This record gives sequence, structure tokens and C-alpha cells, in this order.
Amino acid sequence: MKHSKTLAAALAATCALPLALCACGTTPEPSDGDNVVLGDGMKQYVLEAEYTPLAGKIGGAQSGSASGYDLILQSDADGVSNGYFVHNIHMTDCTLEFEFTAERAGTAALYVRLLSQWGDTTFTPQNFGIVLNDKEITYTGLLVQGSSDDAPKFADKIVTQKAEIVKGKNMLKLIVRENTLNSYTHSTGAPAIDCVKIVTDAGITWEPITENLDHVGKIEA
Ligand SMILES: [Ca+2]
Repeated sequence: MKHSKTLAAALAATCALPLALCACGTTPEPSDGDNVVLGDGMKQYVLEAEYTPLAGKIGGAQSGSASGYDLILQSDADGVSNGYFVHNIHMTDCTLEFEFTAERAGTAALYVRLLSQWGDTTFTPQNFGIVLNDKEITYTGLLVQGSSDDAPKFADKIVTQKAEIVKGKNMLKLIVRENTLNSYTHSTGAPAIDCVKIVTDAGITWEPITENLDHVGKIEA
């Protein structure tokens, strides 16, 4: 008799658990972005585009030139990570470099946060290369909703669930490839880039170049 009571109590305890566990649901984002998913033991690392090496980099405006710190745009718009993003990189081979260090080797989910000023645009490895540790990531096209620098609508787009992170130094490059997306000049066009997000358990650190922001909006000799 005593035994069955204990069993009943144990059953009651275990049956109570699923009710508590069922409450989890995912809320879809209002934008056309992909939800960043954090698995068990995974952490999200946000690497801001405005904190990558930009001094001396040559980009290109819709028509005309743009370079260096002028590639950084400050924005108070909703959804702009850290209040700044990198734009006007409409130049073949213009490359943003995100160098980071991992405590151990592992895999990562990789997201890029982009906008397109060329209307709804599909970025592919042919027009926008994503290269990790000198290996091309052959991602499926990323459809980015058209918006503008003045009214930016950035969206997180998943590039791969299985980026290969190596122990120690890693280098992620976003490379503008020759294309005809620039509808104004019928030449190379690029997305604007807010940040990249890396979800992994590999233990990542990086050194953001925060002093880039000291130069934004200044005319420099
Ligand atoms: Ca940003």
C-alpha cells in the first residue's frame, strides 16, 4: 500500500512537468528576417560591421565615390544594430573583414544583417561572396527586402548552420563581386551591412575597432 502511494506521488510529479515545458513558442519577426536560434549551450556573438577595419577602404556610392570612414552611416532607425551600419560599398572586390578568435574548433550558425537599396534583391555567392578562413561558403540566395539608407529595414539572413570555426584566429570576409545590381549605373551594387551574428559554443572573442566611430561625419585632412 505504501509502495503504491509513493508510485502515485512519483507519477504525479513527472506528469506535472510537461505542462510547464509546453509553454515555449516562437514569435515570428515582423520583418522578412530569419530568427536567430540559440541551441543548448550556444551563444550569440554580434560583430558590428562599423567596427571592422575601414580606414583606406575604397567603396562606391550609387553614383560617385565613397571610402574610408565615410562608409559608416549613423542611424537612429529601429532595427539598426548599435546605431551604425556600413553602406556605399558598391565596388567590385570591396571586402569587409571580421577577424575573431575561437577558444576551440566547432561549428556555427552564421547570419548576416543586410539591407538592399536596389529593391528586393537576392544576394548569392556570385554577386556577394561570403568566405570563412579562405573557404567559400556556397550559400543559398538571400532575398533581402528593398529599403533605403534613410529608412533602413535590415533583416538577419542565415547563411549557413554549419560554418567551420577553427581554434584560434578566424577570418570571415564579405566580398562584393562584380555584378549589375546597381540600377543607376548598371554596374556593381552591394548590400548595406549592419552586422554579422555568429551562434556557436566555440567561445568567440574579437577586437572591435570602436574608434572608427570617432571619425564618422568628420572631414579629415
Ligand atoms: Ca551595426
